[in-house]
Amino acid sequence: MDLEARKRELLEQGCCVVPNVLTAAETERVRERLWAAAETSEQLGVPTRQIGLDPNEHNVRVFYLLERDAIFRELIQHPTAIEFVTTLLSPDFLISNFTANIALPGSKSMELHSDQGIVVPEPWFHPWSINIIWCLNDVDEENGATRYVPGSHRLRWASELPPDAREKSVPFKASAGSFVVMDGRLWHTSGANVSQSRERALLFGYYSRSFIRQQQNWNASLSPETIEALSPQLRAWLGMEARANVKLAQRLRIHPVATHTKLTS
Ligand SMILES: O=C(O)CCC(=O)C(=O)O
Repeated sequence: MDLEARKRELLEQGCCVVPNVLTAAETERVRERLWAAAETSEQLGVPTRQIGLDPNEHNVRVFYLLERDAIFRELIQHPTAIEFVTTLLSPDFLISNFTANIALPGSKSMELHSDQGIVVPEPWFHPWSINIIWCLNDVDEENGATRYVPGSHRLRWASELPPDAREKSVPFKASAGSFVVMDGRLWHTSGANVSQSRERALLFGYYSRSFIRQQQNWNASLSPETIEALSPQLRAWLGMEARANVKLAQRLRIHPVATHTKLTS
């Protein structure tokens, strides 16, 4: 597969599909673990349905994936995914969130939105966030593929969105084992699953530039056992190192500790 062509597509169109990243067996394994994670969430009292995002109870939302299973900790740092993340954001990124939305038959479309708009106020001049959307089933219009408004990653203000944006939206089409890459500025929504019996399970790995507050406070949401098991790289990508937003201070050659000492002495 020509990854370079997909990267150009991402930069120009705001999205692209990367097929065959996982084998059929790997995809099925992740899908099984996802349903197990949904069950664990319910047992722990973390609701998975009707949490205020979707119009009815036919969407299953699974949060805290990184806490639930090592398989999700592997996926979030998959080398091909990271290649696309760094293409759009540069290596200066953090993992913001990792969640799932399983749209079952009967599910309906949510509000149109951009994910960058949720974490950064307008105007949006640059791509500062990105979604890697793992497809655990074949996904198309019938089973509720995510719908996006073509070209909307170039909008800087919400007021520039055309009144008929929803009608202009088009569905992704991707086979199980692929991921869809979506610029955080692209306006999108879940599709309605109008199939008789087809599940649509998607995982949303959300990454943002390091100066943006993440959607999850990983220090608070991961258990001590999970934190202990993190590699130094994953710990850094989760923003869990002691040092945080000190790049400017470094560039100005102001050592944060020295500054603190001066201010308090
Ligand atoms: O499930 C989908 O297709 C889209 C979900 C989404 O955009 C969201 O949860 O913010």
